[in-house]
Amino acid sequence: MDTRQSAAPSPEAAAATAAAPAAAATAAAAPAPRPPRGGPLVVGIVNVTPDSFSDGGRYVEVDDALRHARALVEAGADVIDVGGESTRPGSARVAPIDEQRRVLPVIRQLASEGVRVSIDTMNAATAYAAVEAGADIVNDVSGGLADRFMAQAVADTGSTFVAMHWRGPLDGSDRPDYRDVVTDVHDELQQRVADLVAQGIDPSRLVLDPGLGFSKDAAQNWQVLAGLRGLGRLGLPLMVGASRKRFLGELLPEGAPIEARDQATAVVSVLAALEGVWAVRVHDVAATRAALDVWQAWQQGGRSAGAAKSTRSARNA
Ligand code: PMM
Repeated sequence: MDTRQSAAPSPEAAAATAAAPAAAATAAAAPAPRPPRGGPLVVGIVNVTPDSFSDGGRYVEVDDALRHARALVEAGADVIDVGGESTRPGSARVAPIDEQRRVLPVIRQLASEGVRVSIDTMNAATAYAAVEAGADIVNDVSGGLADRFMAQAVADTGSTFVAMHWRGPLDGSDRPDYRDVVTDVHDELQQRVADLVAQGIDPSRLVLDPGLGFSKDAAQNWQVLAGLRGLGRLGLPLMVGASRKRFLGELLPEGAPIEARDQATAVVSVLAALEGVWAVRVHDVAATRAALDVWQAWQQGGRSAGAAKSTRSARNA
């Protein structure tokens, strides 16, 4: 049986039939259509934080963040994922009020320009405020585990929810002890889906993310990527966030700058696309977009060649 993600329900399709929002905050009206090229959505990362994993400190000012976001859209991003709290190991939690002061002006402005926005947060209050400001995707690296009101916020606002695989706090007390990382991530995400649905989230609004680099070492990240098809059996769209992560850096010469990981990220994007993922979350949108365009042109070439062949054989029949 082909278990590729393309058969999975897409939140785009689901959004059209979603229940009416129940609370004051409502998801932005119409979801963006799928990009005409097909393939996964390209989610561009804008971290409005002083200490983020790879771009921390560069986009703290609202104007800088907006400039960067617009450049990502220009480069082909379908969605901008705005975050105001670093999730790098060992980073301190940020008060939701400070997080909101960072992200809300950026979200409000981007949404007013017609950009589809995702909020990267573990705080329910920030998710609510972000959706009111115009975001329509809530991306939570804790999958709703860090804040017991998150599922309620997502259910009330009717937003799409990206639930990442997460095993616990960001204080370095990681637990990369798996029997089999692919099976365990599959089973833990399955449990998360059951809990989120029990808390009122429409399953057609859910996207799952295996959480590369979160409680996983390099070997485990590669096993998860190689096992994406198995995660697809959960029947939900997948997002993959490999961008600039350390396990990619390990393939490069020692001392290579962080941006040198962008080519490796773009290759991961294409390989993930081949597995039918719904979205790839990246810093360098241009590199991933170019790689996906090559993949799409390759596929189109195959289709054209197939069509020409069948026209020829019809003529010769
Ligand atoms: N990784 C980071 C932050 N947010 N969200 C999802 N859904 N998946 C991820 O893998 C993910 C995320 C950490 O990376 P960053 O500091 O480069 O944003």
